[in-house]
Amino acid sequence: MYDLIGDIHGHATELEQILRELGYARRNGTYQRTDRKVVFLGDFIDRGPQIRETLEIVRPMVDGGHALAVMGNHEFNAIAYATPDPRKNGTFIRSHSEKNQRQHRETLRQMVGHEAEWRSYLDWFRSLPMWLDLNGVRAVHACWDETRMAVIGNATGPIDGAFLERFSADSSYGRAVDVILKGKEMKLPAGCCFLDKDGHERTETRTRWFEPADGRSYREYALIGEDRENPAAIQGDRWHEPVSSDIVNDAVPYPADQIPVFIGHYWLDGKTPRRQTANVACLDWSVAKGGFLCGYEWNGEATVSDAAFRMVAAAGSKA
Ligand SMILES: [Mn+2]
Repeated sequence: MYDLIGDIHGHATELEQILRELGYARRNGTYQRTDRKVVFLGDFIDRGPQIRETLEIVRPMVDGGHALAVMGNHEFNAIAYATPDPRKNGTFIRSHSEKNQRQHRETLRQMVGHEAEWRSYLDWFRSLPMWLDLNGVRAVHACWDETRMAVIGNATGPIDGAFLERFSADSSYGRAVDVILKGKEMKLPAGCCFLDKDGHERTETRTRWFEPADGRSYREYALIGEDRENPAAIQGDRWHEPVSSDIVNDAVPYPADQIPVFIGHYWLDGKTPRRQTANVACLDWSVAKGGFLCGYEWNGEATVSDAAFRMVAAAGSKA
């Protein structure tokens, strides 16, 4: 059986706490249980204060057979950021734009003086699968979309030069990787926007990809955190309109008769972590923004139970 753990983002203190609460103990330097394994949903790095410490916990668990892990968009970005683009001298597969530097800054800062160690983590990230289809349960960082999985073909990279070349040169392949690791977004009708956690106006929003889009309004099909569900954060008067046909056509909802899938990625907020549907559960409850590090104790059930969520409030938060 598996214990699933959502986005950690360098919050090693909370990670150790949730592992202990899930019954894992450190033996020979590695957290483990004889009867269960952890499944990490990706996004170990960036943002938080203890990125090296987080990797020092996660990698030995995976390498020692005590955990499995999928790739997060932050790990994929880190690989692409560090890989020179063979098509253009002096550039990288992921550009070193100011925005991208800012997103990756904490990791690079904490790895100063540990460059060989960081290179070895990048090599390890290359080996992480894009998704896991286990006995009775599935894990992917952002979106389980079998159409896109078929384009990628093989969940287990490795994310080497050939993979990255195809990622950047073949748009359907690149788009497939983006959907799996970052989910789907939809453009809002003209005049509509919402304010994100930093107060920035967004005219695109993440979707509830696991549900059918047909007949849904923009408001119903958007995946927006609860603290932004106040009238001031949702602006414009066309949110009630049905979503456009390209959104409907691109939707691959997660079938109700399939085994449960666990995802991270979405920065959800709210006082009480809970499932999205009977067989889809997001375990990213924003530990890096004062929320929770979230886990799920899975015991073979086909229907996700809110009672099986486990969470640890971010250190120093009032949550
Ligand atoms: Mn994340």
